Order: sequence, then structure tokens, then C-alpha cells
Amino acid sequence: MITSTELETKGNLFPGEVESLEWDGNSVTFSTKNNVMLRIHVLRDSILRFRYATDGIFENDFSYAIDKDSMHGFNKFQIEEAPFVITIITSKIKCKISTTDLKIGIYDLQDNVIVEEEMGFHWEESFKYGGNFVKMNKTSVDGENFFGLGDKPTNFNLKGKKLSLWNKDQFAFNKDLDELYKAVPFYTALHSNIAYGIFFDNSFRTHFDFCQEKRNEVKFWAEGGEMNYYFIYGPKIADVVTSYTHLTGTPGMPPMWALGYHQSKWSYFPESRVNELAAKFRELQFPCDAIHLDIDYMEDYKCFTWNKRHFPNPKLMVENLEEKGFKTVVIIDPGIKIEADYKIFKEALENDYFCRRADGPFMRGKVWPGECYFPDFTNPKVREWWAGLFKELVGEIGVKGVWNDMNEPAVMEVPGKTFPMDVRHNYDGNYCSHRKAHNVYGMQMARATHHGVQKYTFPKRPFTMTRANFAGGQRYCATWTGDNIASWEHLWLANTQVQRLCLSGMSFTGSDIGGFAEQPSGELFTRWIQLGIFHPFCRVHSSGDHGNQEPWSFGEEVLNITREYIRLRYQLLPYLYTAFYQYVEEGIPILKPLVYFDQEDVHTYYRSDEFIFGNQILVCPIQDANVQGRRVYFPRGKWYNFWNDELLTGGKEYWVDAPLERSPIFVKEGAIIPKFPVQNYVDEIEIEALFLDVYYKDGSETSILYEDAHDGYDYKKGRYSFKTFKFRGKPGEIVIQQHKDGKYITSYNYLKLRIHGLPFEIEKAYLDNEEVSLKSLDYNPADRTMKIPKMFDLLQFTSAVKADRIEIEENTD
Ligand code: MIG
Repeated sequence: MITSTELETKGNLFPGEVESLEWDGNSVTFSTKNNVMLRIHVLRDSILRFRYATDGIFENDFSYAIDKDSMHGFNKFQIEEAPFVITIITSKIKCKISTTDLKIGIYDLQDNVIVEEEMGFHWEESFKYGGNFVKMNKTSVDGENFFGLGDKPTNFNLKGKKLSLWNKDQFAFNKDLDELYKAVPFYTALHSNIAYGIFFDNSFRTHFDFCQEKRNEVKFWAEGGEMNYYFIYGPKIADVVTSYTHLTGTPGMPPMWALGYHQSKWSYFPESRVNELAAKFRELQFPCDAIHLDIDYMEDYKCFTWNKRHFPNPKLMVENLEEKGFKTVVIIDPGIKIEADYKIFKEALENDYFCRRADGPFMRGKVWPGECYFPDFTNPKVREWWAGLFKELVGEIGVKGVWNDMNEPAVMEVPGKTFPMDVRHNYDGNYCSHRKAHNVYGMQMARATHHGVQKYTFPKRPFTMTRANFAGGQRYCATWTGDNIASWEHLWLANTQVQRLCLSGMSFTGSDIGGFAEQPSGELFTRWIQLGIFHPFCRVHSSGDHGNQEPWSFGEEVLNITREYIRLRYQLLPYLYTAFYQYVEEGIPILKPLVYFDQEDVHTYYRSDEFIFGNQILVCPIQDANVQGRRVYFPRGKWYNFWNDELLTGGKEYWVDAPLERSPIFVKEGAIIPKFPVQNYVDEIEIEALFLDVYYKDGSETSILYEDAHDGYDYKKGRYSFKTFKFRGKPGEIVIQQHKDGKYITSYNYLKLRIHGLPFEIEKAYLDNEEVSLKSLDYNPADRTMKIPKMFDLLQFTSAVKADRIEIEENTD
């Protein structure tokens, strides 16, 4: 931490008494006697934005994080004036502003405290850098818990932690390390069954203290810029997270292949080795959709070049891989080798696209290619140029995905492992130093790469990923948790970090399965695959210098088990794709930590191994060596054991057997889980029938299914299919009602139903209220499978002749 003496400041300064008040249809602005201004924007009935200025002047209002489309919206509010307090009232919350000291309190309409301020807004002038260190202290009520903040490799619940956000390349990071690759200054707080979120939209290094220094105080502050934050009311965590995700945006649908299995290593070369790898996957019928090429595909690590000795004809190789069902994904780095006749270097130099130091020289630093200059991705012209560079790689050679690395930005052999603070940035016309641009540099590189890949893969969808990111960067790229280690602790970390990223708006994420550094045992690799199949992004990657990490490298048993699990992922693709659609459309995280699933259950505040994949599958990874089982906490509801259909009642813990070939997976009762047949890669076969696994419930449950062409943009023109299945069951009868929306016609005509846990024998079947023979449905009583035409509205199975006609319920979802 920088101390006051270093800053040569006068210490903390506070707002004075309110002198004037103005408002319009969107916001209320307060001015104090000492020239502090506070502007409160009412963005929605449950979202307020707070901005403070200390010299009576607000900064230019610019944010990389906020999705422009989300800034307009409904915002009706009333103002009440009373002595010493002004109250802003929306249809969900009340915000009270004290006119004596500008402190804020926010309450629900029943006057329950959501959050109040301790010291409130204050600041320290920074003589050294100019501007202020801007600070906020809020009161934390007893029993408050905190979640979110991006990729922190620490306990899921952040209570008692003090953390800061400053993107850093941390090879082989360890648990509880603070600064990592991503900066997401957003958290959700939960107390008294009320959740609210704070998004501190400031790209300087930010700090968060969740009751560490003082047990009743939450603080957040930044080393520059404005105190500019969004308050998001729940009262459900789900409302907070989806609202935040809506504010900062979501990506488009990925091509479905990107949800398949990815194989990577640093590095696969030469071409013959890549081809052997591909052949081996197909020979072993181990599903795989993507092969990643790390930095060795390049000539001297120069971006947008190929090592022609190792890859004499990249276009042909990429085509051959494509024919076998593999997409080629390649890495790209921000450092551009200083080499007078290197085309990319020359172009950037001539156009003045490289970052410069304060006094004019270029920002020079060592990375893989040797000494490099670095494009200023915060300059819109640079982003456009960079996007255009993918013309050959993607447009002509046919690479389908691009992986952005080292964009924290990482620099070797220098203090701080990044640019010095004096480096200048364009920041889309809001010129600044690296202190302000550092945390968004990687996001802006990811954005430029994304646009390039999007442009040249058109009319197909792009796949891009990034290591460094900032709030809102989920709009552009998938991400992974970086250079982890092949250890059991890192398997636990992968689980925690991916869940945390899901609660931070970044659902499309995964870890280096098996561990990047060091060598996993076959057991660790197996357990990691068993977790990784439930991560939205599923890739095995390793540093390559500690032995092989292909699934067949650990012997027959590991190969067979991991193949079974990867096949399960491929079977669950329609289910995962549906969860992805809900993320894209509604900002709903693809993985739901238990506290998100049931915040009323206090056990969930610290039960963070277990999570819900999509809406209805409960997963609890095995995270220790040699175990034969573990205790699993089941949240409310009843859950079927995926492996044997045993039904367990939630709200408590159970011992669950988990020999190496069995990881604990459970399905919510009443769920209808859509499945594909096993494939070696996405769209290998035309699906003839979709499987629907129906889990009996005495009661009702709604399930959904989103489908489209798996690629391309037709889904945006209404060519998708969204189905709602409403299950109702009671002893002696089950009913499934289907509601269809959208214009996409699926290739298959039949559904293959399998009913789990049915407590009676089916005697009669009715399709849209007409009795049909069980034989005509190919009904097999042994495993309760049958074949149903896909377009039904109503299905009914009974143990005896049914009495009445069933009325189709209006779809209320
Ligand atoms: O300094 O490209 O996190 O996935 O294999 C290491 C080589 C650079 C770091 C990435 C890792 C990648 C590696 N890179």
C-alpha cells in the first residue's frame, strides 16, 4: 500500500453540508459547501448509480465496463424533502441522503436496512499523481457475507478478506494469493436474506476490505479516478448477479463446438505431431472438437506469422483437421517483436500504434519474442488495425478460434512484471497513464481480437478467449483461470474460481484441466476431468515440460474413465447450450453456487464445493486423493443420484460413494434433461432423436430446452426453438406439457423418453388427449424408454384408464 507520506497528502477529506440540490428525470445532484458533488442516477427501480466529484466537476463519463445498451431503461422515482434528509424513492427501494454530511442509507420499502454508510465517501488528494484516492466505507451488519470479485484464488465467501484488483501474470499462483489475471470490481453482499451488489466502475487499482480491518465495516477505494459505483438491490442474489451481468453485458451464443472438449499443450508442433494427436482422438473415439496451438506455431514468436519449417502449409493442415472434425485455435500475444522489416512491427510503428513512455520513447519490454513494443489497445484505431490482422489467419488459413495471452500486460524481468506506471494510453480519447489503463489493457486486446475473429469467421460465430480481463470483458471472450498447478489444492481452486467467475458475470470459463505446471497423477487427472466437464469452457492444457497430458497418457483405466465423462459432456450439450442461452439472454450464471440456489439456507454460505450446473444438475467434485466417497450437502428439494436413481431429500448432508469411476452427480426431481447421442465432435452426426431423461416427481417442475443451428446468426432472426416442458406427477399419473416458441425446425422428429424413478407401472398412454398404444411408442417397461413424436403438446401416462380429459394449462412462464 502507498502511504500518506508518499502521497504527500493532507489526509482524508470529507464532504461538507449540502448547499444545493437539483434533479431531472434521471438523476439527483447535490452540491456541498466545500464543492463536492454527488450525482445519483436512478437507472432502474433497483439500480442506483453514485458519482462523486471533489472540485465541483465530474470527469468525462466514460466506461469500458458498461454495455451501452443497458444504460437506458425505466426509472421512475419520487423525492421527499425533510429537515436534514432527502429521500429518493423507487418502486423497490428508498435512498436517504443526509444533507449535513452526504452520508447515504439504503432501505427496502419495509424500512429494512440494506446498507448504510460508516465514513461514507471521503478522499485523499494525490499530489504525486494528481487527482484523488477515492474511498468509500460502509457499515456491515452482523452476519453479512460477500461473494464475487472475479478470479480470486481464495475461499468462496470473502468475509474477512482484504483484496485488491491489479491484473498480474502469476505463473503457478498459490491459494490466497491476491492479485491475479482479472479485475472485476463487483461483489454481492448478503445479510438477513437481503442481497445487494456493488459495482465499483473504476479501472485504477482498486481495494476491497470485507470486514477485515474492522468487523463491522466494508471499504472499497481506488488509487485514482472517480468514486463511481452502482448499487444493485436484490433481494435475491440471482437478481443482483443478473442485473450486474445485464449492465456489463453478455457475449453472443458461442458456436456449439466451442462447448466441446479442447485439447491443448505448450506446444503441439510440428504439423505431423498435430496430425498424430488428431488421429489418436478419433482412433480412440475420444470426443474432441478443438486443438490449440501455443506460441511455437509462430516464427520466432512473432504474432501473425507461422514457423514454416514446422508448419509448411498451415491452410492445408487446418483444412485437414477440419475434415476430421477439429477446429484449430491459436494463441496470440500483445508483444510485437522489434524488428525493422517485420510487417506488423512496421505498420504499427508507421501509424504510431505503440504505447509510449511519459517522455516520448516507446514502451519497451521483454516477452517471448525478445524485446517488444506493445500496441495501445485502448486506442480505437489500434483495435481496428489489430482486428484486420486476422484476415489471413482466420479468413484465409481458416483458424476458428483465437486465444489471447500475456495481456495483463505481462513483461519479463522487470519489477511489477508489467508496464511502468508512466506509460501513456489513449483510453478512447480520455488520455491517461498506465495506472488507469492497466486493468483494461487485456480486455481491450480481447475486444480487438474478438472483433477481428468475428469479422473473418462470418457467417459463422467466433470463438475467442483471454487470460486478462476486466468487468464487462465477458462480452468479448471466454476465459480461463491461468497458470495453475497439477495439485489437489488447485483442483479445489479451479472449482472455487470458476464458480466465483460465474457470480462475477463471466460464465464462459474453465481451468487448465490437469494443471498447467507440474505433472498430475492419473487419479488427479481423472478427478479434474470429472469436474471440468461441468465447466462452461472445458480444455486440457499444460506447460508441456512435465510429461504428457493427453487423456491416454495415464494408462487404460484413466483413458476409459475420462472418455466416459467427456462423452457425458457431449451427451449433455443440449442442456449446457440451453444454460448458455439463459446466460446470454438473461445474464443467469451457467454454474450456480449453492448460496445462489438457496440463499435462505445458511449452510450454503460456506458450502462451496457443491454447485448447480445449469438449473437442475447438482455436482460435487472429488477434490482429494484416494477417497472412496465424500460428504455432500444437498440443498432443498429432492435429488436423484445420476448413477443409480436413488432419491435423496435435501437440506442435509449425506455420504456419497465415489470410487474413481464415479463422481457425485445428482438430478433435481421433476427435471427433464435433454441429451444428444454420443458423438466424436459436434455435428458429427445428424441427430435422429433427442433423448429426454424425465425424473419423476410427486409435484411439478419446469424444464427448458433451447436449440438452434449450433452456429451462425440465424438465431438472432428468430430461427431458434425454445421449449418449455412442464412436468406434473402423482402416484398413478404423470403429465408432460410442452410449449414451443421460435421458428427453428430441429433435424430430428422423435424424442426418446426415459422415465426415472416412476413409482407405478404404465398401463395407458395419451398423446394430445388421444389414447395411443404403448406398442406404438416402442415402450420398453424394463428401462421405461419410449419414442414420442417431437411436436406433442400434452403427454400423459397412467397406471389405469384415465378418468378425465386433461386441460392444457396456459403457459405462464
Ligand atoms: O509465459 O504461451 O498462461 O497457457 O501456455 C508463458 C505459453 C506464456 C502463459 C499461458 C499459458 C501458455 C504460455 N503462456
